[in-house]
Parts: sequence; structure tokens; C-alpha cells
Amino acid sequence: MFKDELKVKTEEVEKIIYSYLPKDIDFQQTVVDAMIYSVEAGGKRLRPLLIQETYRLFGGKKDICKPFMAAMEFIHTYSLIHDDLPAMDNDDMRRGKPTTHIKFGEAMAVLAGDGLLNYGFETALSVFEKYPGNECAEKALIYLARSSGIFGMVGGQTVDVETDSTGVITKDKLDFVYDLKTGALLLASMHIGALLAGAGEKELFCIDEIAKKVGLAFQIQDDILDVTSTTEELGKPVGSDDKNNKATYVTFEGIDKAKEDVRRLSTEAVELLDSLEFKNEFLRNLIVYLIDRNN
Ligand code: GRG
Repeated sequence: MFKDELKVKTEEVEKIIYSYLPKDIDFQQTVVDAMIYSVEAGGKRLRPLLIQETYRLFGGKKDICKPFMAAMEFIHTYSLIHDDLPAMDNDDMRRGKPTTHIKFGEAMAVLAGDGLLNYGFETALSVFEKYPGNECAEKALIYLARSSGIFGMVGGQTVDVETDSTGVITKDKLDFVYDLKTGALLLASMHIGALLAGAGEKELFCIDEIAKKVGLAFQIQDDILDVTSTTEELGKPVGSDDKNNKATYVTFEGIDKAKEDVRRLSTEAVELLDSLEFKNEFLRNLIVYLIDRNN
């Protein structure tokens, strides 16, 4: 039942994302093909779903969140393209398909990532065509910029890359990586949805707490799946953390504690969500599902 609803909503979200893809291309067709290939390769569309459903949780009914949904997925996709590059994780498969550098070559993959990052902001900024001077949109843009940069995802990835080469990381640094590399965009998704709906300080604080728990549980579950899942299920190679000699939550805490922590964080996130006077049953189910997911 929830899975059917999720499928329908994911398809709707995909339509929104695709509607913002670049058109009217000239000689730069190849980079745009690589960008579109990467965006259309699939994925859970989790971040745009979180924007939309958090927006709806706080009573949002307009289309102001749409450019942000597309922008977020473009920025997320850029991060995956660059993460898969030989200079970073050197992965050949992503979302069940050859990675962008395998399909288009390394130089074009770098450019496709750059293109998507910039185009993500062009897309988010297009909100002002319909909503000039909208203050919620301004705040959402500032939040998006900070979360994807050195104080967010890029910062987390930096520490991850540095420690990759040694295989040694302190728990403090691992927490920092999880907080920023994966956590920042998930937090931004829920925060932006809430901002655009005009949520107040108290609600924003609560949503941030929920999103932090969801982000951490999501990353720990990713580590667990890397150990327990199959390539078919994940659409990318399993055992890559082990192959890359990478310390993860699972290596620090052990698989049983990791599973227990995912469950605890998920329960706490749902309890916090239930404590709000606003309700969105789908968002509640989505949080539980994400953490129990197998891909
Ligand atoms: C290159 C600046 C830069 C950052 C890369 C997101 C990221 C940062 C790296 C991905 C590495 C990774 C496996 C992180 C763990 C969790 C995660 C973010 C997985 C990918 O996100 P999903 O599961 O992917 O939402 P789909 O394909 O469903 O969109």
C-alpha cells in the first residue's frame, strides 16, 4: 500500500525534475547529454520527495517548491558523478547503470558534474520568475548554497577523501563526515520544504532534529547494506567500503549495534514528527521505509 503510493509519488516527482532539464542546446550537446543521462539514470528521488512532503506537512499548497526539488536532485546527482570518478571512489556502476565517466569519459563527467551544480542553482533561482522577492525562497536558497558547499556536503566529502587514503579515522571525524557528506543535503531538503511553507522557528527546529536523525540513520543503513546486500539490489557494487579500506559506522560499532542504532534513530525521528501539530502520514511512512530500505 505505502509502496504503491511511493511509486506514484516518485513518478510525479520525476516528471517535475525532468521538466526542468535543459533545452535548446547548441554545440555543448555532449555535456548536456551526460547531465541528462545521469539525472535520468534513476535513484530514489528521496531529497525532492522530502522537500515536497515537508512542504505539504506545513500546509504548503503552491508550486514554489518545484524548482527547489529539481535543483536539489541536480546537485545530488552532480555529487554522485564526482564521487564515482577515478580520483574519488572509482566506481563503474551507479543506479544499476555504467557511471557517467564510464559512459562519457572522465573529462565530460567532471564537466557534467560542474554543469549540474551550476544548473541546480540556475533552476532554484528561476523561482523568482514566478515569485519575485519571495523571502521564504531567498532563505531557502541561502540554505541550499551553504548545505552543498564547504560548510556542508563538500566539507564532509573533503574529510572522507583525506581519511580514505589512510583508512584511519577518529569517531569525531566520522561523525563530522556523516553529518555533512550525507546529512547536509537531507537536512536541507526537509528544512527548505518547511521554510517554503512558512514554518515558524519552533517547527524549523523540530524538523532539523528529525532530519538529522533521518540523515544519520540513512547513512548507517547505507554502511549496513554495503555489508549485507547484493549488487543486484543496490545497483552498485557491494563491499566497496571494505575494498577501499574505509572505516564506517559498522567497523566502529559492529553490525548489531549499527542495526540497533538505525532502529533507535528511526523511532526517535517518528516520535518527534508525531509531536508536531501538523500531520503528513506519507512523510511518516517514508521515514520508516527509508531506514528499513534494502537499496
Ligand atoms: C563529490 C562533493 C562530493 C560529494 C559526494 C553524496 C556523496 C558526496 C557521496 C555518495 C557516497 C555515498 C555512498 C554516500 C552514502 C549515502 C548516500 C548519499 C547515498 C546516495 O544517495 P541515495 O541513496 O542515491 O539517495 P539515489 O541513487 O537513490 O539518488
